[in-house]
Amino acid sequence: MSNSPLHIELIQPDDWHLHIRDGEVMKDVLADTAQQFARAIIMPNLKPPVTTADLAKAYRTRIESNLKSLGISSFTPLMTLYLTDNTSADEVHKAKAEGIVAFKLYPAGATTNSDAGVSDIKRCYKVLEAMQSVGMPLLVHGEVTTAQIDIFDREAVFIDTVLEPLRKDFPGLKIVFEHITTKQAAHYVRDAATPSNTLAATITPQHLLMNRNAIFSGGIRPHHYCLPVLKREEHRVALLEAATSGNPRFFLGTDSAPHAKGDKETACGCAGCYSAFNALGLYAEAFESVGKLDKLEGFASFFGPDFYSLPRNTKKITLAKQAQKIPAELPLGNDTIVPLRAGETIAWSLI
Ligand code: OTD
Ligand code: ZN
Ligand code: ZN
Repeated sequence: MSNSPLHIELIQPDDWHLHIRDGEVMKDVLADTAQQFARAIIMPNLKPPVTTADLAKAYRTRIESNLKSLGISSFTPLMTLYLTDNTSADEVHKAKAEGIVAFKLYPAGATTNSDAGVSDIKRCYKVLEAMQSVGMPLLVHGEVTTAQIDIFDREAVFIDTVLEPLRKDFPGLKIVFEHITTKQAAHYVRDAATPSNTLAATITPQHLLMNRNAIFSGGIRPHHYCLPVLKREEHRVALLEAATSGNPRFFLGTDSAPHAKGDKETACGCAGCYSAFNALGLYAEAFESVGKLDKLEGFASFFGPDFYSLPRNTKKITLAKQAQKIPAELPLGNDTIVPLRAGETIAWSLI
């Protein structure tokens, strides 16, 4: 990688955690993602969720037909299945045969469209055994959902009560701790004694750039509300240190989660930040803030495919220190969406 203050050339990145939805809006969000990324892990939390290999195949076909009508041939969706209490071990084998790359664990009620999620991980042990034996990764939304646990503690409690016991019972299972938000998660992943390539974490741009004050600065800021919710500054600092450390256990996953403007700016707004439009510029800003732009390529372009045993991309892209004004709104089907940093200027642009 060549590196100068004004340009960074890097192998094209992938997004290892992305929501593109379905129907009317999918085309708009796909177009934004494909501008920057070569591949993305497509999250299965549709309504109803993508719980079987057949549903994932049908979803992939809809994505491919949208890509075709957009004239995009340079983007590959990587499909996932939504784990439920009733998923069978057989589904793991079917999924493997169909090229589905992972299963997603949502504790029931943890985030948008997660009602069908897992009520008790013990119910999934047969499926997890099958996943471990065929090398199918488990992607986890790492928060407990028990009402008594404070929302800011849900990730740390998940580590102790779910993740650590799970890893003891399935030491060979490949696990990605998705969108980590705390110093406890960053240190847990960094320090885990684990066979190589069995534990990793994705980190979003919003959790690298903002702390929880951003949800309340000058008034309530619905576009900064996502799950897991932003945490204190000490956690942001720990995440930034992990992302920029060059440790291959940490890689890029935007968790870009589009919701129409009206569904965010309302009495009970949806969770999710929309970063697909400008994610790479945001990551560059975060890495530059600690003088670690030289570590961006590993995080964005190498460690993800290495973990998933996929080839690294070969095409190169260039990020330039060239100011870019982010629109106040973008089209989203028949609606609009407010991207992260809407109406502001960001320093880095793809050229
Ligand atoms: N978080 N919103 C959504 C998903 C994520 O937990 C996540 O992966 C969504 O809208 O699908 C959010 O805040
Ligand atoms: Zn999640
Ligand atoms: Zn997500």
